[in-house]
Amino acid sequence: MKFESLDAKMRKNETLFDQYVLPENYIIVRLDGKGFTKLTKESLDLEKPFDIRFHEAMVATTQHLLNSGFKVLYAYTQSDEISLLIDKFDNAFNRKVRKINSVLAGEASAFFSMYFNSLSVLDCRTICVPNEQMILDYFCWRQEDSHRNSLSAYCYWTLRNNGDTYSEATKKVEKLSMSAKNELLFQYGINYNNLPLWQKRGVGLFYKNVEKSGINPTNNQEVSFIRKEIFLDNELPIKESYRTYLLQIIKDSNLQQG
Ligand SMILES: Nc1nc2c(ncn2[C@@H]2O[C@H](COP(=O)(O)OP(=O)(O)OP(=O)(O)O)[C@@H](O)[C@H]2O)c(=O)[nH]1
Ligand SMILES: [Mg+2]
Repeated sequence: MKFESLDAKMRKNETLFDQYVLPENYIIVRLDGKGFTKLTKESLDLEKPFDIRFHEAMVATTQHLLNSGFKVLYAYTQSDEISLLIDKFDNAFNRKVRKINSVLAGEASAFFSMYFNSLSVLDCRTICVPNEQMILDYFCWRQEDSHRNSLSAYCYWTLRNNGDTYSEATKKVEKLSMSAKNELLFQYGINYNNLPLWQKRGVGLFYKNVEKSGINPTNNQEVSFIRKEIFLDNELPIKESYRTYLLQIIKDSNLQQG
């Protein structure tokens, strides 16, 4: 077979399953650490249930993704996951799903591995989001997941640290309601309300216009200018206030685009 016809045949096979995110739909991607339960326990030997070094590595990875060629309007990280909201007019890789997933998973895995000097893999999925209400629902869902998991993790590790085996602690925590979990922690002297917000709500990152000033070297005059900087929010609001907060970020990004 001639190279040209072989090339055409092979390329057709390669692209047969290609999918694209529809134009003018927002894109949300979620990256998640693969087997991080084992990694955090064995290779990295971290504090349980939360370790600030791990959290800082996730934040640094998220910052790296904000500079990876996509127009990210808002990023959110909790536990071993990162969500990115990508602008509905972003046309990186022609919105091809396999490129979005593989490039972002590659960027995040490489960055995180180098940060901890330990081979680490994050996967990536792409979610097509047709309207703003669904964006708000999505991020409230991930934040509620963060809250539930952190409460359960605190209960689990409190029981483990007080003599329960893996299965005893797991069974006990499974049966408890949210308020009973709070009560259990209280009995062991932990007030869940007083724990750091990043452990309960996750954190948000987005670009903000910041006014800066400097000296113009040509005439020695002071000048002010606007620069985009990544802002890290460690005190995210919750529920309805979080929806309003997110909507404002989306509106601001539309205004900046003009
Ligand atoms: N010790 C410790 N573990 C953490 C921390 N943050 C997240 N983890 C762990 O990371 C894991 C994240 O959960 P999952 O994503 O469901 O578990 P996984 O093992 O990564 O499984 P897959 O994502 O399905 O591959 C949990 O076991 C958490 O306990 C931390 O700050 N300290
Ligand atoms: Mg994981």
